[in-house]
Amino acid sequence: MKKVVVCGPYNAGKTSFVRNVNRHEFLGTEEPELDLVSLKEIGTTTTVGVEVNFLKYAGKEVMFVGVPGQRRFDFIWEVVGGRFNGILFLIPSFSNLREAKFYVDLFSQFDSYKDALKLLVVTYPQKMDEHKLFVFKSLGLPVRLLDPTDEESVRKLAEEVASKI
Ligand SMILES: Nc1nc2c(ncn2[C@@H]2O[C@H](COP(=O)(O)OP(=O)(O)OP(=O)(O)O)[C@@H](O)[C@H]2O)c(=O)[nH]1
Ligand SMILES: [Mg+2]
Repeated sequence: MKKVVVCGPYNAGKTSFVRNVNRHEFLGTEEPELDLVSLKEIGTTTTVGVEVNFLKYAGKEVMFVGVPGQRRFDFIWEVVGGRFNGILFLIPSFSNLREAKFYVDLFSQFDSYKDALKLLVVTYPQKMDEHKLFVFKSLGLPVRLLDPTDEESVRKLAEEVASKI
């Protein structure tokens, strides 16, 4: 079984991505978000654990592992980071280089990183512009633009990843 880590900042679309890899097999860990002052639910959800999905493609079985984006869950990143064959950095187009670099620096410390398939997946593609693309390309990773809520494009990218690892 091959493993692909899906990481990135809060609200980047990681859960949407992992869910759309294979809608029948998704195991999620989302919880309602609270307003920290009133402690009332604000109608959105956030990931509080590891979420997984499985894809069989090109004779391979691939597990996609989404990790929570909020930094208070960073201990999970360490546990999941142990061994992986691929890593997808999901970065919203309105995010900045520093944010993207934080995740690249963090996961590049693991031994698996060197030989892993690496992709910078820029989400919210409709808000992307040429300058931002240039900035993100400076990280030296292949860049893809993708809306993780679009099932078909997620599936296509997941199959491409599966065929390359
Ligand atoms: N229009 C649009 N909406 C998006 C895109 N990516 C994510 N979203 C929306 O952003 C919200 C958050 O997406 P999630 O998939 O929960 O993000 P996440 O990275 O798992 O967030 P955390 O687990 O809280 O870190 C959802 O309402 C998504 O539908 C995108 O590319 N375009
Ligand atoms: Mg999530």
